[in-house]
Amino acid sequence: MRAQVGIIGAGPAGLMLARLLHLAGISSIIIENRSEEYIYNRIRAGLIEHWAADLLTDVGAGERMAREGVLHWGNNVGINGDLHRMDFKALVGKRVTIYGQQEVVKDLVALRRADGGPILFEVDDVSVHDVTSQRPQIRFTHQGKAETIDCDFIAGCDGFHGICRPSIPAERMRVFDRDYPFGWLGILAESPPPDHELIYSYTDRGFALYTMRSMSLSRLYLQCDHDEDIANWPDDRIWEELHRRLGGARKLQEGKMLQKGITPMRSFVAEPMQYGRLLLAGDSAHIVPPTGAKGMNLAFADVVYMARALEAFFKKHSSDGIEKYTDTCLSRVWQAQRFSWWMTQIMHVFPDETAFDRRRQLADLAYLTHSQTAAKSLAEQYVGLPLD
Ligand code: RFL
Ligand code: PHB
Repeated sequence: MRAQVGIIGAGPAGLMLARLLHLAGISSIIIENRSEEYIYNRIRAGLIEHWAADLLTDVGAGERMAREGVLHWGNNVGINGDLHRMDFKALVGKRVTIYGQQEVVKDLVALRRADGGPILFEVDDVSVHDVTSQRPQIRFTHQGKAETIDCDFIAGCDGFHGICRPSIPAERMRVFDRDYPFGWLGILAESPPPDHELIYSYTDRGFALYTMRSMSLSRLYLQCDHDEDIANWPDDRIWEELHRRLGGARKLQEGKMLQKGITPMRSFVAEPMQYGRLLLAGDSAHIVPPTGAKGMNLAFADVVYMARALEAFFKKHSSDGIEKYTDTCLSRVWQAQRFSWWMTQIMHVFPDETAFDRRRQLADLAYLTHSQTAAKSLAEQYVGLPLD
């Protein structure tokens, strides 16, 4: 097999990259180790930044999102049950879109098929070779047969547990990371969300987030121990805790739980994001805790920069964009890292925190909810910094 770009991973990064390359007239092959059904049912992100929703529309993947997605021009910060609305429209004139990541993935796969571009699911034993040469290769097995993709570049869009990042020699790589002493227990429930916008709720019992997929489908998260066993959380305990952390300001209706799971919280950045002809994008290079809702949006930003760099390479024979790829991506990534860390540390109860830390968090939250300047700073980052 031969393509200009071999793309490993059919998540938001790999699929968006394939579409951008197609629009630029650059050929690609996508390989994915999971099944098509699996990636359509993997419930993850739900919040799309202003510019990223515009990007989906501009590349032709926004039709269903325009019908089924919900625009949010604000959100709510709860402080022990007191809700304060952040009015993004008044503060920064922008919104976010609530639309599930797996729906984005379905729309992008449909577009890939309409483009006639190859996408192979359920591949195994993926490895990358000769990435410092001009003819890198991807080897894998598909339907029991050994296959090779000869390409000019390899896009490592294979997520945090993929094989691309570990293929870069350890001595060339620097890792920056932080683990948090808690996780999020997330559920999807057939119940109307307690408010038409999101509620980020700080409480003495721990953090909770009330988000949604539609006005009849809630996505609800509770801060829990980092090594929590889901077996300790029967449905009624989850509902009781969700009621308590919402306080009295809104009513939460219970409904059938369709899914529940625990997500660890981690901040992680790998540097560089380029090694020879191997370029990393999205979760394969960086992870943010979900508090700031930045992961999928960062994956889209990386591949916009990658597609620009590859277009300049193939059309203008310029390697500038490739050489600057790491720096271009990481300046945005570090902004998102800082924001996600800040949101995480003001909103959660830390097991080793002191009374001083608690008062400091409350002061931070009071400043945020009473100062226009502080609210504007949050809004600007939450809706997403514009792409350069
Ligand atoms: P993905 O989505 O992990 O896709 C990587 C793909 O590569 C495949 N793969 C391989 N394929 C071939 N060969 C191999 N050896 C392979 N190894 C892996 C995988 O099967 C997969 O299909 O990475 P990508 O594309 O970089 O996208 C990143 C996003 O998925 C992620 O950042 C977000 O989900 C994070 N996130 C959120 N992001 C937002 O922007 N807004 C949110 O509201 C938001 N909420 C969340 C989140 C993540 C969460 N969890 C579960 C981690 C909420 C949660 C709870
Ligand atoms: C979600 O809808 O799943 C979601 C929204 C905002 C976040 C995290 C997750 O900060």
